[in-house]
Amino acid sequence: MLKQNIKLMMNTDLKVSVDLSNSKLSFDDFRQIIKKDYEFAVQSRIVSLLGRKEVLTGKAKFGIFGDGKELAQIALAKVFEPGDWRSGYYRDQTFAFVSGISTLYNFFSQLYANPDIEADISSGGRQMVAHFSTSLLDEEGNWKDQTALKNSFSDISTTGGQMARTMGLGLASKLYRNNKDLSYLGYFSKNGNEVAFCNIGNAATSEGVFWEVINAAGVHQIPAVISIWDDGYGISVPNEVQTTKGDISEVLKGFQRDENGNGFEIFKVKGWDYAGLCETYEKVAKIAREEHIPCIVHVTELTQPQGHSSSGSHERYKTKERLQWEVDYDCNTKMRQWMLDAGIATEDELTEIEDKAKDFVRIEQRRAWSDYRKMLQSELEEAVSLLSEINEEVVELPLKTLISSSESSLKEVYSTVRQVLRELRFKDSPQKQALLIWYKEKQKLNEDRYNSSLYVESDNSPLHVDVVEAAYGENAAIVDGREVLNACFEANFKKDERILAFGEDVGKIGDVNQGFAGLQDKFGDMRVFDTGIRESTIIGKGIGLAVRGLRPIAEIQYLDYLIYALPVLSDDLATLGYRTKGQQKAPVIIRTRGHRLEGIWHSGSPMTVLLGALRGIHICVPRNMTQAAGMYNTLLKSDDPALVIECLNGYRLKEKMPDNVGDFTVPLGIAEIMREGTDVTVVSYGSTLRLVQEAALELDKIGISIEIIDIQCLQPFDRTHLCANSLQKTNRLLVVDEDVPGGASAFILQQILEEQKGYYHLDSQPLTLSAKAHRPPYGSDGDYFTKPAVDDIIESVYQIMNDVNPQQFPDLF
Ligand SMILES: Cc1ncc(C[n+]2csc(CCOP(=O)(O)OP(=O)(O)O)c2C)c(N)n1
Repeated sequence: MLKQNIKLMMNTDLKVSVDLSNSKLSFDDFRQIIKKDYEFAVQSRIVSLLGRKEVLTGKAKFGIFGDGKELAQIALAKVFEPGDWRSGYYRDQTFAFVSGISTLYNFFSQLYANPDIEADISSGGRQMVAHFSTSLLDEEGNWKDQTALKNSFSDISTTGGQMARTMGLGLASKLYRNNKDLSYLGYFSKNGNEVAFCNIGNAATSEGVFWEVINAAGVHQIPAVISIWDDGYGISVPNEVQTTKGDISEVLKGFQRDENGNGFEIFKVKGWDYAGLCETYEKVAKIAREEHIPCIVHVTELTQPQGHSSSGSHERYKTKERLQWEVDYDCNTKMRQWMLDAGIATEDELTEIEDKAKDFVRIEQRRAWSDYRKMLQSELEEAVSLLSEINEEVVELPLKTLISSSESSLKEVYSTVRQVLRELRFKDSPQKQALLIWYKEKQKLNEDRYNSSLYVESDNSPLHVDVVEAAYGENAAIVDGREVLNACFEANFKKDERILAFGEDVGKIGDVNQGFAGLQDKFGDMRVFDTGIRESTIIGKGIGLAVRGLRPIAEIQYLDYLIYALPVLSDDLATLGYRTKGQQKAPVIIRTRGHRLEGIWHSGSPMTVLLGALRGIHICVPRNMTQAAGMYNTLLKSDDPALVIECLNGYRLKEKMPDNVGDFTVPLGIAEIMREGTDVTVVSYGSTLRLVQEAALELDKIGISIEIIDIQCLQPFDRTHLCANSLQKTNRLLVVDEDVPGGASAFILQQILEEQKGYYHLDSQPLTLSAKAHRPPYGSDGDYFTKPAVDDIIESVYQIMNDVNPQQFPDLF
């Protein structure tokens, strides 16, 4: 038994050669390594047990832990090298501790939601426990040397949410190995040796994105190792309901690599078999790293000793037999027994390890709690001291309540202060002023704690890019709009090896509207390439590549199809800066085209969906291709992710070719007056802008002068308040777009009336003119009766003037 097990271990990555006589490690060293691993396993288990207690006793809100999955993660951590990437989920605590991407102290700090980024290094108190992330940026917001770090992409809670970006993380290695022009980017890769390790639960493999990415990873043959932690359930729903044949690796068999072709290496290993796990991961990492073959490791027979999370208990849905099986096959118990049977450790030695682990976890948990409390306590004491100075009756009760609450939260502290300030609204005193000053100061601190980093805040923000006007020669060529874009992309591709573009029909034909036409021939298929029809993966590819130092332009063929990638955009990309408190960034440019094709499909203007879902991503809506080119130039010089929606009917419209097509910039969030006027301000963007311009000519004839504003971006919105300034002159407002009623036009109204205080300049009711609530039927007539037409715009403006002066502008109908 001993011999057999040791033999097994010899083949693992325990850095012991097969023949011990030639090894630098003695048998005793070897035993020490295994004992250390057992210590990791025990420590992590105690963290889970204690973590749950902390939630149940009210010190934390919610807990989700990695108990039952310790050994597999220890084995995985052994092959996780500097430069590698983890894209995992909330069960990975053991892996996080062993690989060093987190510590017990960090873990408990996140459990308590400590907003100090030094304590919860993953999210500064913004994410639930067990959502791991490493810092990729220095103080100035520039990339650190990723090859020297063990990198963890910031976790998200949605099942399968880690899949899409894994594609980009792995593809980056492929590109770094095969595109020698990238070799100067030494901070991101060493010859593409980095593996993307993706961890996912068995039930989460039921998500569509899992299958999309598995397929794409096989097509591209990326160095990814996808581990499936299989504990038989997704909360209460068993594998039989989740997966065909109840067995994920069984149904994945079609992806198995054969001698002739591409595909995956698929492994199945039991989660309590320490030796087997070590051996498997050593093999797998080598295949992925050296050969760039994607691998799947299906780790079966895992358990979940405390159930899914701190909310609820697994006794509700697991049978007695299953519960007993989970006790018998608990991976830590199994390892313990194996160590005893193989003579690796004695009972006493194991007990000592367990006692030591218990003490260590306790110390780290107490340290995390104490630091968290200290932070709260100091603010509580400051507030109490200032409140005590105020000699007013109304302060007495709130102050007493605050003092008597033994463990106040920030909420209690600030709520008390605000209540007192309300009570003292008619009073003034130096003491009240002192409290007020303190409160305002702390507001800044709390904003930093809880509201910062939605967008890049460093010098790398697109809002800091210098404005360079487009320059035109005397004989500037008049070309199709798409040629301006094409020239812009070409100029940028020439300048910057990091830029690459991909999407459906982007490679060979240079996209369906030919913005990239000819660029694959010029720059090769590692920089301009086709993808399959898989929008989530296209965006995921963009995210992973961007975070590994490249500058991807991920194309979604039409705006409507962006919805197919919405979870990836909304959950992963849009929140990345915020959920890491600015420690990770993914400057992806998403290029798409929309508005104005006639029909229920491809007519896309779901702007309000995007506005709601994509805070954290800039939304650019250029009116023509020159403006679009200028925005691309701005974005390529900066670090925020952005969506650029080109006007589908603008590619063949004529525009002048700028001399500096790859250099001029259009600043984000700067609106433009397209036409000056005096009676009504008409605010619009994208394709409807041209219709408004047409309407202006007839309105002129009627005697109504409109001022037209192109907002150019929905996010950020009109940073210089051009709209409200225009209202100072016209006092009347019409917003025109082709989203649904109450969609983006409502957002625009909120921005102008509330944010810019345009309300105070109004003399008439502001109006919005949008498309109808339904989608446009196919054909020009359907479009005419559904989306705002020139006639509708004229009549909306007229209606405003009719309200003002019915004599001069009598009813039309
Ligand atoms: C998109 C999405 N749907 C549903 C959930 C709710 N949910 C959280 S965990 C979970 C079960 C996941 O099971 P599995 O993938 O096997 O991982 P485990 O938690 O067992 O490790 C579910 C349904 C979610 N977080 N995200």
